[in-house]
Amino acid sequence: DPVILLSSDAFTDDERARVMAQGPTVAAVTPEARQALPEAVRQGIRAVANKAHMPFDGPQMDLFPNLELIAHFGVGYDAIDVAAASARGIRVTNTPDVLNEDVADLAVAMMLAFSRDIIRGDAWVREGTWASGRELPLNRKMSGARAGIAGMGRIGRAIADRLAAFGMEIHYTSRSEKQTPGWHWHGNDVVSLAGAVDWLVVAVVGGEETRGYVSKEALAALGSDGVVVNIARGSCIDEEALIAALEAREIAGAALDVFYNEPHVDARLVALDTVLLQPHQASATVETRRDMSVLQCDNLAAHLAGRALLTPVN
Ligand code: 8YV
Repeated sequence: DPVILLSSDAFTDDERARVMAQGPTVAAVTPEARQALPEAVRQGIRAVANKAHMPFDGPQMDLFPNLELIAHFGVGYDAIDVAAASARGIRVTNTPDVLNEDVADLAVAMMLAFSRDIIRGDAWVREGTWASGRELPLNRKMSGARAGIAGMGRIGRAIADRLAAFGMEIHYTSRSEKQTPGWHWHGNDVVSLAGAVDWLVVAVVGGEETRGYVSKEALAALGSDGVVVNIARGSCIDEEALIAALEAREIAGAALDVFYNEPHVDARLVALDTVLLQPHQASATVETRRDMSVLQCDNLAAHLAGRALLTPVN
């Protein structure tokens, strides 16, 4: 009888197979499908393997009276109501650290692509514009500029280390000051941070506590030469304020891997040539997605064997 519920249709075949290797598994990827499972099946479920942004809330948990663990694929667990889980004695795990490098790499790649006009440069060659004798318009230097990291957690730190290697001045917000001589701490004041930098890179956690963290005021403080980079969650920026600031040229641009209503991106963002868009792919390398899957399954295996969880959230 199944003990694991596969709750998302976002798993690849390999990832699903790895979950299924941890114990008898049943898939029910919508609330309706979970509701429709026979009661005996629901009672047997001890663990959920969750992925992507499939919401898993208290009422969903209540469908499984013997649920002990929600093992999430992803570092960000804003889709899971952790307070509801804790209140029911349900443990939650995520997949931190294994994706830090890839997420930081994509943030820097987007910054370089934006500043050096790499997407247009490629088209310039392919479409024969260069061969016809026209030079690509001059673009913008990134090395040596001022970078603001909103949220100096593990991913923020990986980004800052890379940007420091570009000779950039590093500013950041975080709950506490870090042991990083020469870097400038702005407390938790994102407006102060934005006012001090050319690039504002968003790396805070998602969820309610950071909804609209990059506010209209922060965007105004960033100013007309400022660029916003987001590899965190769409919810961390006030997207309406961002669109308004971009349309009014109050900021220079945005490089975005995450959005409010993924995978549907606001048409006003798509229409702007000052925006670089990516399809929420910061952790999406073969290597890292395998490591995330293994970590999710190691948590499942540890729990089902009565061992300590590797990366507990609550
Ligand atoms: C997603 C992410 O997990 O880890 C996170 O928080 O946002 C991503 O890595 C990815 O979309 C797979 O679900």
